[in-house]
Amino acid sequence: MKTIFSGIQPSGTITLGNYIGALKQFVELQNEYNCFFCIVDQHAITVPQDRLELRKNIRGLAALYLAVGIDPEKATLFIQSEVPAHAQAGWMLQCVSYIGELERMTQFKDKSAGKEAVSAGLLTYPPLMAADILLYNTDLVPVGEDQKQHLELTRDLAERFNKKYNDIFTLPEVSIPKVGARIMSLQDPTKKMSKSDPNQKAFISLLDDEKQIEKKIKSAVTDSEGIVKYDKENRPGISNLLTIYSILGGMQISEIEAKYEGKGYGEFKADLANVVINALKPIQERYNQLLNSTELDEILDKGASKANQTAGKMVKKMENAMGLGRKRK
Ligand code: ATP
Ligand code: LTN
Repeated sequence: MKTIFSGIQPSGTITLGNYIGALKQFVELQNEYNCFFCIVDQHAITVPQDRLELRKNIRGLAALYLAVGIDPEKATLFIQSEVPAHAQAGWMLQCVSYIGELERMTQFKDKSAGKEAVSAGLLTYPPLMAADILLYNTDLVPVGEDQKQHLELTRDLAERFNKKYNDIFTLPEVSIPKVGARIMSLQDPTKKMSKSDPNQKAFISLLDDEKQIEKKIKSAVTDSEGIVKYDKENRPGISNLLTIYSILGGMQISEIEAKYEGKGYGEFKADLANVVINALKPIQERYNQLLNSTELDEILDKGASKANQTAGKMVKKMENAMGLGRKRK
């Protein structure tokens, strides 16, 4: 059976973008692959976090993974900082990364732009991500489009390590959904929807209530044409809303266009709000049951222990390949 690894940062409550671009795929893939799904809290601290918020977000994200349908009997769900191999392997991979290639990463450029104090961790984020993936002999990494560049770097680092030291890493392939790989901000449809956007109106979180969802969709930026038609280049706002409608409502974009022919954005947006509310309702119910349960802790303990076993072995292989410590079997 082939292996999948993917991670989400507990940097806020996950959005429709994370759900459509990443999580929804995870649920479909867990039946065919050996899956490791990770809450990458060490990645989250590359930008400032409030400690209590972070703790809350870690637990909340774990509950959301399960609430959307990740089955702990099929997939391994765990928290990155509870598996020390990630930081260990991350360090070794930093030592095979070049500063220049890290500085060229779009995510680094975006997140550091205009900031006075940029952590070194933000720059060395990609070798830690490469470590996450390579520790598990991962074949496939399902992510949204924004992570494609990090995946290319991961492959470069794996190849470099394999050539220079020992051929121990599997080269992972990226898997990006055909539709919904880049859900856009509701306030600026030229920017991706992001859970750490300071403008709350820019994203819908999986835990938003009915009123919030209605309000956010109503105020979503579109255009003055008032025609419900997909045109990503020229009318990114309405096209983004159509994508969300199509995926969550289970309809083709052409069917939705036909349904709203001759009707304005008002009716379309009101219906879209209902589509989103209905899609999120069962997820929110299950989330509330899970959040404070002991079941959640048991799942995470078991996940960490399983991940530790697999990842620990790879760290030893890496150390042996690089000549660290004393030779061990
Ligand atoms: P942050 O705002 O803290 O940078 P984020 O919302 O961009 O976080 P991540 O935790 O970095 O989300 O990403 C988790 C997964 O969701 C990744 O696979 C990523 O590619 C995917 N993803 C993030 N934003 C979107 C989006 N707008 N559309 C589709 N997929 C997305
Ligand atoms: N960099 C990713 C989150 C992430 C990840 C990973 C995704 C960290 N480690 C390993 C896939 C595999 C992000 O910012 N979305």
